[in-house]
Amino acid sequence: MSAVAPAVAGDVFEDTLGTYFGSGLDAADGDVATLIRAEGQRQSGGIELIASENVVSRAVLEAQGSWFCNKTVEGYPGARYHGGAEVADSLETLGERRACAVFGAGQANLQPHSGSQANLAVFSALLKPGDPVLSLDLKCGGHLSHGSRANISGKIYQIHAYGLRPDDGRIDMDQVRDAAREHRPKLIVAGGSSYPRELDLKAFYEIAESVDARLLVDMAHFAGLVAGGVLGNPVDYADIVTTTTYKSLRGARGGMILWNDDALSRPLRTAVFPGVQGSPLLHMMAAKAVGLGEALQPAFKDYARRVQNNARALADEMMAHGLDVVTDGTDTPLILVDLTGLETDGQTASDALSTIAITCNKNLIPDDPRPPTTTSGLRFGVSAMTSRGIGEPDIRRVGKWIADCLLGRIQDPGQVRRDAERMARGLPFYPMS
Ligand code: DSN
Repeated sequence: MSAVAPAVAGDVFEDTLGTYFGSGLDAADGDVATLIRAEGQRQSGGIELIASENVVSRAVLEAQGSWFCNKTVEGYPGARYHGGAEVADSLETLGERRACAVFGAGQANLQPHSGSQANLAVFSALLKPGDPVLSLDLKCGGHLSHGSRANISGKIYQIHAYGLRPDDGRIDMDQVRDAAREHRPKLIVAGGSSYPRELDLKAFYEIAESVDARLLVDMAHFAGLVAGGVLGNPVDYADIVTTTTYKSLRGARGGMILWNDDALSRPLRTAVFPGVQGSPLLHMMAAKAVGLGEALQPAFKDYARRVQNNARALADEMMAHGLDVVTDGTDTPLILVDLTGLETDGQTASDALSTIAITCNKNLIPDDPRPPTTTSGLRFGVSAMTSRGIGEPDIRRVGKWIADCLLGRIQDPGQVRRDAERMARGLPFYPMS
């Protein structure tokens, strides 16, 4: 009896193998290929100012689409649950080594699929259900995964929030200190998704020390500026640092955890796997390693400096033309505009800017009277346009277009849109053939 199953009448599987391994996307799936091309046209033809976006190198793109996407592993290098992991082990070790070199950390974990997964892993490694946590209020620029009631972190742990000083919109460190003394948190979280200023890392460290709390800094939005030496390094102050890898850090989409204390290694690693995740995405791990390799190059320092200069120039220009910028500026890649003095809201304003080829996102401002679905603010970020090479004169032109649009001063939106598109198309992008 043959061990090979007889061919089923009409079975064309073998005939398709050549196409399966040989055809590119255009030939194999025109529908998706068309959409990818359309997205490329959209990205290259507009002014992209979403703070959580960037434009990765072609090398990062290539690694994301590599054969590593076929491989399943669980566990960590040298201790896997699946065979054939020796190359994956080398990849993960290389990525970890680069992450440690970029940020001066003793240990790194590149497995988190996102920043939120990284934060959940840290919470579950350090805390028991019901333990007290102190973090920046979502309404003041915090992040969902730092204890919002809408997120699992806010359902499992006892969350206390700190906020901002009313006079200048900066984090109120007195409030952080008082709340830490009152609630005795096990974990203090610094960082967020729409706080534009550099954190007072030393003050956070001292407060955490004084109440015997662990300090977690989520540097997702400004990790690229830390890597480039433009902002202070949270790894020098915090027990644990989390970040996404795709915002200002300009790598693959995903998350990462950094720490120094070896005693944290086992709880953190097991919290990621098997705690909150299964198999890591090895193709994304490959792309994270490529991005971190780029962050070690001297050019990355110039990129980081340009991001901060562009962000400051954009904020200055918006203010000079009549917009209310929260905290009167920024130290990071992001800018938050308060629309409460205008006859508009975040959704309407974002829609208006998209008509002149400028993309940003509606965002809550401190003590926003409107809900998150509408908001009274807009958040902007300059990482993506900086990666495409935009300079200060052009980012200033963009700032004036934004102010003119939001203040109803544009006579001919069609002309501004054409100017914005011409500016965007004039900047480098991937070959689009
Ligand atoms: N945290 C979200 C943001 O800041 O836009 C997604 O990265």
